[in-house]
Amino acid sequence: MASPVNVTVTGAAGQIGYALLFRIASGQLLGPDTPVNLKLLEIEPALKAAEGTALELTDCAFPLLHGIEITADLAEGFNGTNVALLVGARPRTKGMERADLLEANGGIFKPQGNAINDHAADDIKVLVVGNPANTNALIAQAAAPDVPKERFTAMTRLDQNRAYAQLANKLAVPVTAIKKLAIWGNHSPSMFPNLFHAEVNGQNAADAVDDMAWYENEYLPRVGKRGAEIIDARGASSAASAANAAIDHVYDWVNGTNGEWVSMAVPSDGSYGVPEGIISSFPVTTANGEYEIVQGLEINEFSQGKIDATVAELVGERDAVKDLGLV
Ligand code: NAX
Repeated sequence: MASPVNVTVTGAAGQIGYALLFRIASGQLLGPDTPVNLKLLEIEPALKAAEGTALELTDCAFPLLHGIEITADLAEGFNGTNVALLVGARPRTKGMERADLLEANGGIFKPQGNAINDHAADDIKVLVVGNPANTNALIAQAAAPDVPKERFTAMTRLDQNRAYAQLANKLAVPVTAIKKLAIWGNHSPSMFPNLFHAEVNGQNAADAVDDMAWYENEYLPRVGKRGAEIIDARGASSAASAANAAIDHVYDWVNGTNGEWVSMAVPSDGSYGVPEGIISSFPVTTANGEYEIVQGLEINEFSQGKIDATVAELVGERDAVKDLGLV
């Protein structure tokens, strides 16, 4: 059996953490042959709750779980880590302006980026889940100049999974009939799930739907505002589905997609006119632990308008964190 992989989860005592840790420990993050050491990174007041989760993890007697560490110390939390799931973040509270939100998160993701830079393993892969995820990833990346930039990614896989499920429901097909349905842009209601390159049982998805009014006026807002719908119904934000998406994201990054497309928010290389450096969602394929943005797609006018709008939002966030001296 391979040697254990160190996986750090920040916000480990939160609700996504609770849904995530057991799945990691059971082997679903890295595969059934890879043992893991879990590092639970929390703030001091939540350490006791994290310890409670650790007791439960122990009680599962997971064969692949080789160790659990719990800490509020960044150096310890990221020491030797191979995969970092940055889940804990500062949520937007009532009346909070965007700049305040970004500044508060800068206070979390900048020191975490520094600690990753100084203490993580050379093959570190980072997934940022905590919102605003794309820009938090940018902040952490800027604070880790020795880590290759492409190792910092943010999560739009939950949006992709929602897009698959809603389309499958509309067309009364199983989700497995759908391929190449990717999210572009920001993890926010402005995101763009692109049906024009997606396929349903081999047919173009936009053609299969054949209803632009439904696409624009029902599907896009439904997927984009699904998080708010969940909060409204549950009285709490998505947790198990978010954890599931984090598992999907990292599993595919590590294990490869065999040519299938998945959505990852990754540093733009300038593809499709998305300004270089911002962390934006694209369709990607992965192999050998690396991802590549799918190239050569023709973007129609409708899609270009949607991509421009969501990318403009990301550029605005990037400029705001630049003004704050965070990137
Ligand atoms: P919770 O409030 O349940 O948990 C957050 C945890 O993070 C708490 O235990 C808190 O103590 C911890 N924390 C705060 N600051 C920390 C720090 N500096 N270091 C370590 N831990 C810290 O939130 P939860 O529902 O788990 O959501 C976590 C984040 O995921 C939020 O920012 C949320 O907005 C975001 N989400 C992102 C999604 C995505 O698709 N990218 C979807 C789901 C979710 O809304």
